[in-house]
Amino acid sequence: MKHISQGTLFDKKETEKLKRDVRKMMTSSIINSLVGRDVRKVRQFIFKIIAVGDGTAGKTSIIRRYVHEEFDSKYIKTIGVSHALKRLCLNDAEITITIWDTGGQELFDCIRPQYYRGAHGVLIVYDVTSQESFDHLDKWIAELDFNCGNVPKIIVGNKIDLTGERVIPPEAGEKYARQNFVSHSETSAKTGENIAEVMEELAKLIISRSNKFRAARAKK
Ligand code: G3D
Ligand code: MG
Repeated sequence: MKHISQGTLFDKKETEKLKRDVRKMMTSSIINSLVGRDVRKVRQFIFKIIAVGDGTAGKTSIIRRYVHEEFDSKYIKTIGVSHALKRLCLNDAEITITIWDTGGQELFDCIRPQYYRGAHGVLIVYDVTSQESFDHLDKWIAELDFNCGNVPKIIVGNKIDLTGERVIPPEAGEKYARQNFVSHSETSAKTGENIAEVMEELAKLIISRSNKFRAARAKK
C-alpha cells in the first residue's frame, strides 16, 4: 500500500517489480521473435500507456479487459497505482505495453502529474451515458497537454453496451475529437467491443511518432 503523503505514486518495490516483469517479458519475447524470423528486422519497444478521465468512466475496466480479458463489475477500487503488462506484435515491431492504472487516484489533482510522467500514449476516457464526463474532456486534455506535451492520444467513449442510457451520440464524440485534432473511438469494457483495436491504434500512433522523431534527428 502506498501513502499519498509519500509524494510518489510508484514506490521502490513496485518500480523494481515492474523492471523485473519487463525484463522477463522482453527475454521471452526476444526468444519467441527469433523463431523463424530475421532478427535484424525485429524492433523492440516498451511503452507506458495511461488512462485519464472522470472517475467511473471505465478506465480500470478497459485496462482489465485488455490485459486480462475479463470484466468484473464488482471490482474493488484500491488506493494506489498498479501496472499491467501486455505484449503486442505489429508488423516488424514487438511491443511491451505497460499500462498504468490510477486505482481511483484521478480524484487527487496534486499527485496526477507523477502518474503522467514518462507516458508514451494516453487514453482519454469518457462514459457515453454521462454528459458530465464528456463535458470534462476539455479539462483532461488541458491537463494532459500541460504534463505530457503533444503525446499520442485517443479519446474513448466507453459503455456503448448501455444503448438505452446513451446521451452522447457517436457523432458528438467524433466532432469533439476532430476539433481537438485527436482520434476517437467507442468501446465497451463489458463486452470487449473495440478494446484491442483501440490499444493497437494507440500503439501505431506511438510508433509513427517515434519514427518521425528518429527521422528528424537523423536529418540534423
Ligand atoms: P474508473 O476506473 O474510470 O473509475 P471503472 O471506472 O472501471 O471502475 O468502472 C466504473 C463502473 O462502470 C463500474 O461499475 C464498472 O463495472 C462499470 N463499467 C465500466 N465499463 C463499462 C462498460 O463498458 N459497460 C458497462 N455497462 N459498465 C461499465 P460498478 O457498478 O462496479 O461501480
Ligand atoms: Mg479506476
